[in-house]
Amino acid sequence: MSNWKQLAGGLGFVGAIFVIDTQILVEPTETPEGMIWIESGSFIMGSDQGLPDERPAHEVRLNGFWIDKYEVTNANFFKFVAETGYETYSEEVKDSLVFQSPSLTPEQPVRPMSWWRLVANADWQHPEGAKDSIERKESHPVVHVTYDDASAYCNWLDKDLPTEAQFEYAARGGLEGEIYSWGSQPRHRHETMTNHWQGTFPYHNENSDGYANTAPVGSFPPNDYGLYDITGNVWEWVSDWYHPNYYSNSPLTNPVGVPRSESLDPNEPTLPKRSIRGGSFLCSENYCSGFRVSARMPAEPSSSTNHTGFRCVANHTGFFR
Ligand SMILES: [Ca+2]
Ligand SMILES: [Ca+2]
Repeated sequence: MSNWKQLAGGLGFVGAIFVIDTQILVEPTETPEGMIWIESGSFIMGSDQGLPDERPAHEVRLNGFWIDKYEVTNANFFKFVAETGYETYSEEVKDSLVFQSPSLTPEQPVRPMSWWRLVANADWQHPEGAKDSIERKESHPVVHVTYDDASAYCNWLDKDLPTEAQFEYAARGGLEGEIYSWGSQPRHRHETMTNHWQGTFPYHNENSDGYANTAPVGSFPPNDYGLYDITGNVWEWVSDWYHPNYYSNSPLTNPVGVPRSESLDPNEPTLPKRSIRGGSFLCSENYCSGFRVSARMPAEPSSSTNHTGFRCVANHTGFFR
């Protein structure tokens, strides 16, 4: 115990350390800028009422961790690039995927995923392509980032991408067994709860929440943990490799996903994929409903789009930049 007290003193801002049933519980007292402490605990992950890859609902126990209050913004990412000279994958290959509503009517068949265009020179500084910019979008979430781009940003700050379990635990905000980050009532149908797509995707966005594309982070109400846009606005990379049946045999404590070699997207079985969570401004009730807290989506890690970003976690109580 005395050694732990010494260590705590050395860290500067660790307030108290308790040893209970051989578990060491660290209670931090200094909050790193822009982050929120999520207490260790257990929760029910997944949903038996959701899509097949969300089943079965099962108990998960997690250590405490810090998580960003907001999605990483263009201003945040600009600072990273200015300090490190980092070049994103889409800047290197000079293209990225941009959503375009198909010029069809709801009566006509639409090919799945045909709403994505590979646009030359689309990247995080040019979200819609060469003629677009992030001027006056400093507080919008950064987009057109691959898994490696997102991970590089977090690592620069001595942080990590959240695990899928950390993301869902944080998104639920302490509520148990609910559908959305605010509870199970479909309040988003008549209140501006989260930036998503109103109307029939991919044809018609009624845009009643005021944002047909990304919104400045923090434009919608936070969940009970004080996290903004933890559902909606942009999908967020998490660190797990995706497998649709992972929940059937995932470990009880601190699950981290399957190994890369076991990742499986039944629609593209030869491509290992990471998970993305939380849904985006393109998620509607008739299509993916990705803003449900249990919703999961596979994504090829070197893909980048104008509706996927990220936030970071810190799994340590050491010093922060
Ligand atoms: Ca919207
Ligand atoms: Ca989000």
